[in-house]
Amino acid sequence: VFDEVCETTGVTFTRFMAEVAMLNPELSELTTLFGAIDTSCKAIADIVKRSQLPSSETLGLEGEVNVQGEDQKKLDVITNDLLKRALRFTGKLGVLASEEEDEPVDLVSSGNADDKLTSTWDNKDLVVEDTGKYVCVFDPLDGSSNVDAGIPTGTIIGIYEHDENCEVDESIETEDEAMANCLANTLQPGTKLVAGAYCLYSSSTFLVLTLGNGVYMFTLDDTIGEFVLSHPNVKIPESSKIYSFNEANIEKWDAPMKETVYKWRQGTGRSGERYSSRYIGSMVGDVHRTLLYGGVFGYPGDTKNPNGKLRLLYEGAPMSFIMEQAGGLSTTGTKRVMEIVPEQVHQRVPIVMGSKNDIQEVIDAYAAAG
Ligand code: AHM
Ligand code: MG
Repeated sequence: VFDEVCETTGVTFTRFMAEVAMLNPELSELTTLFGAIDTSCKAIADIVKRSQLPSSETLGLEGEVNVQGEDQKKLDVITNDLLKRALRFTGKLGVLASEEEDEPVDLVSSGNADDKLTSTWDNKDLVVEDTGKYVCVFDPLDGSSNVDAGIPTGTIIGIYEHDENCEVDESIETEDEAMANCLANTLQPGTKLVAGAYCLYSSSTFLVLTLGNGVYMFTLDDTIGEFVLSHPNVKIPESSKIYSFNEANIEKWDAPMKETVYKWRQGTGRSGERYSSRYIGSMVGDVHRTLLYGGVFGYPGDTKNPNGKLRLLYEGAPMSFIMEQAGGLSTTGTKRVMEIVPEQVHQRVPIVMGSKNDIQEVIDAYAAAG
């Protein structure tokens, strides 16, 4: 019966994750986390879609300013809470970091009564003993300022294993120290990611993920309410003719970046092709197009913002993981983004990612400039 269902529906994300768990029993807890992510993406897609209806309560600003000094939209807050709750109730997660949380959040021992995990069926507190395994970082609704104009947005997620160093050992004397050490688990480089994923809310809803063994793309089939495998083992074209930057900043960029884009405009770059420009201004949409059609997406450093705009932990690293797993590259110009060890949760990173040959051209331009 199962086979017959899948012949009718295609391979659902649920089946895909069941296969992952059968082949890799050590990943079975990860598949529980992805169950929560699956449901969250569907719920966020719906919230975003309905947000512009006159009856919607999500229009407008939340009235708060987040740690980076930006107005927080209601949608950012709602989607952050949604994802946080969904992930907590898997019982597989100890710590998370989000664009919308000033500090990493300890999901288990925050001491906040509202944060208690209470079961729905007998109203008892849930005893969670297995939260030490994973750490999750995410941007719940990247590009949310675009929603009012009907422009694509996305959720970006990275999952790390809990670092062993988090274990309370003799060198850690106080509870505060132990906590600080645990929260530092969120500051791991992209090379330690066990999963990277994004959801794109656009003309279709997509869920794209890598577990370090290729990139798998699923499309939401609304009729059955399931993500269905639409692009197995996505590979980005090795060369391209498309670049995607906020070009208004070009005069302020580093010289090697600026000069490479000038060449691409004029058709005097390595491939001799004249490039086209495509820029949505919403990272998930821009990266998704780049993966499928080939191209270069970036937010380089400039004289005003030497580290660009994008955040390393929950934007740069997971997207770089996906890009590399699809056969592309991701660099700051001088460093592989995946290898940067974050020092702060919200730190920014200059980024250029995409088709291998084009990114290599950028890396070579930086190397030549010394
Ligand atoms: P956000 O996290 O505040 O939503 O900003 C991130 C977004 C990215 O999705 C996008 O790539 C970038 O900001 C666009 O910036 P700009 O408007 O400067 O081109
Ligand atoms: Mg963001």
